[in-house]
Amino acid sequence: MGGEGDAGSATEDAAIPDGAAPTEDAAIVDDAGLPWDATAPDAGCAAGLQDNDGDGECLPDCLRADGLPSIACGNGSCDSSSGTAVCLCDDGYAGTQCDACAAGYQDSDGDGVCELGCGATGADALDCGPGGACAADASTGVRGCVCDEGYELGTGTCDACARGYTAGAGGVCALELPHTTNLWLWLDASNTDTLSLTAAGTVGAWGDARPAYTASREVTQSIGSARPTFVPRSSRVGARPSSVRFDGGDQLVMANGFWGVSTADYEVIIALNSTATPSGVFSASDPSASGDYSVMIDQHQSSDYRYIHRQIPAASGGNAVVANRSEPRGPGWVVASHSASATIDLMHIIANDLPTDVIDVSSTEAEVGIAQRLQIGRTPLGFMNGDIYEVLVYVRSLTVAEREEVIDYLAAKWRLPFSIAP
Ligand SMILES: [Ca+2]
Ligand SMILES: [Ca+2]
Repeated sequence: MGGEGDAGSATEDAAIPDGAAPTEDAAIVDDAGLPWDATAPDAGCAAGLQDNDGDGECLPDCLRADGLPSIACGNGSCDSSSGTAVCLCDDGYAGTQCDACAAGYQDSDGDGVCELGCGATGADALDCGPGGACAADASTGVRGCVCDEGYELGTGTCDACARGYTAGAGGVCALELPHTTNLWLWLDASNTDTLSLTAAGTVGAWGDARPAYTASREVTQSIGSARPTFVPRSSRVGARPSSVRFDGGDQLVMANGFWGVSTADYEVIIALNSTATPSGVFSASDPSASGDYSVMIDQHQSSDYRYIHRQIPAASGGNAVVANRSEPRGPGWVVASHSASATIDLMHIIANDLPTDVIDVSSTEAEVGIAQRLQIGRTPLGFMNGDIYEVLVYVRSLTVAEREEVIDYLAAKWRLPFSIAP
């Protein structure tokens, strides 16, 4: 047979002028030209076996004799060209049966589908910038950037400052502090330097947090059982900073000689979490005549935030504005503003961004004009139920833009609803 093959090739090659070379070439062409590797490798192997590497040893092929796969290659395909049937895995998968995630991939949601993970390197790496870190979401199975407090996604990474924060030195996002011009009192439950705590963790005194701190400007409680409780920040992710918690029973903090609502224009802004109504939040009264309140801020049975202002002495009457009809209880903020120095005198209340209430009080209003007894956690309505986070009292009216900046600060810091310009 070989001789015939040689002769046939020689015959074809005989067309080549060189008489000697074709004979040698004929033998080479013959060997190389035999379709042995392509058609005969399994000639000596039983069905379902192969000898693709031509070493004479027959090993299982990808398909068994019965036509079924010899190995399951979940996220890949079988290949026996090397002489051994193995799984070639799709991108992202690994393991002898392609049932594991390859390096740099993850299956955080356990659905068997591997996605790029946070350990991926090179072009597959996920850069989350200076204010965040990569994390694989356990519910979606997809990795993403989780931004630190104060940061949000900018150009694909956590390189932008979140609302209420501004970029300082080195691009570090810092909370934008509220205006301090005409800020008369600033109580901040996250500023533990301003809190005098008892061994039991109750608040004996809560001092002014303004930069020019004056120890005399503070609210106190001398009766042990009437002291609210300091609640430190929990370790829970996304937890609010610490708070001063009132039990709705008899707890309040107070100060005599309070002048913060005694001018023509003042503005009280409170971040709080009212957990039950009614809740008496803030009041100022005539210390010489019990019951003569000039200012009350509270949350009604109906959950509305109410703000009452009246000239003292007067045990009743005055003007009232109410915001947020049927506002759900919960974390939020309330602004009570009194502006009597303008042509039109206004009382104004806004709470949690819901419809604001403004009334013209030009015909009835006058400033209080005397030193007051300030009570935080109590009004004639009752005692505060829940947390007070922060109280800012300005002895002027803020502009809409200024007010929004203060609310942005409070909302960002205490994770409260943001404002919409009223
Ligand atoms: Ca073989
Ligand atoms: Ca997955």
